[in-house]
Amino acid sequence: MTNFWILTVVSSLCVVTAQANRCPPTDDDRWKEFRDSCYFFSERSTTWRSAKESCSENGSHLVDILSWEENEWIHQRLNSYRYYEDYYIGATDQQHEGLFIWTNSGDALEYGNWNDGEPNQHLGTPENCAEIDTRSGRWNDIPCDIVMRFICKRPITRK
Ligand SMILES: [Ca+2]
Ligand SMILES: [Ca+2]
Repeated sequence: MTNFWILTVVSSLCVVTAQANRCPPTDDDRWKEFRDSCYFFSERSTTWRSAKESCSENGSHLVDILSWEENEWIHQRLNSYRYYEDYYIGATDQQHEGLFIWTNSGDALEYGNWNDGEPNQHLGTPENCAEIDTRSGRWNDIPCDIVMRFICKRPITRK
């Protein structure tokens, strides 16, 4: 009988949790919700390719930023973490130099928030992956093997 009640209570809690958390729950609360998407802000730093794989492993993709509003929300969120380094986003021109696409969709960027003079393939060094600057919210192309934090995105799960 006791086991039955424990099972009942645990089951009820699971149902409540599933409905309340439309973004995946994490111990450290790294998933955040904005409009129709969930965003994961990593604490771990890694290369762009490894970041892309990490997002894929948790059912998401490296973030594609499609509007000023979305970029500004991410910018504010980054500032709230008070970790003043940059984060990888999903834009890359690894396939065709100078043509940045979003890695999840393959679409060319329509909205962009590049910093002045970026993307610039600085000094001829291959800079084929994009980062967002925590302080300004603006973007820069950098070498893909630099290790830094990253942002994943996935659609909200509707119950
Ligand atoms: Ca490039
Ligand atoms: Ca650059």
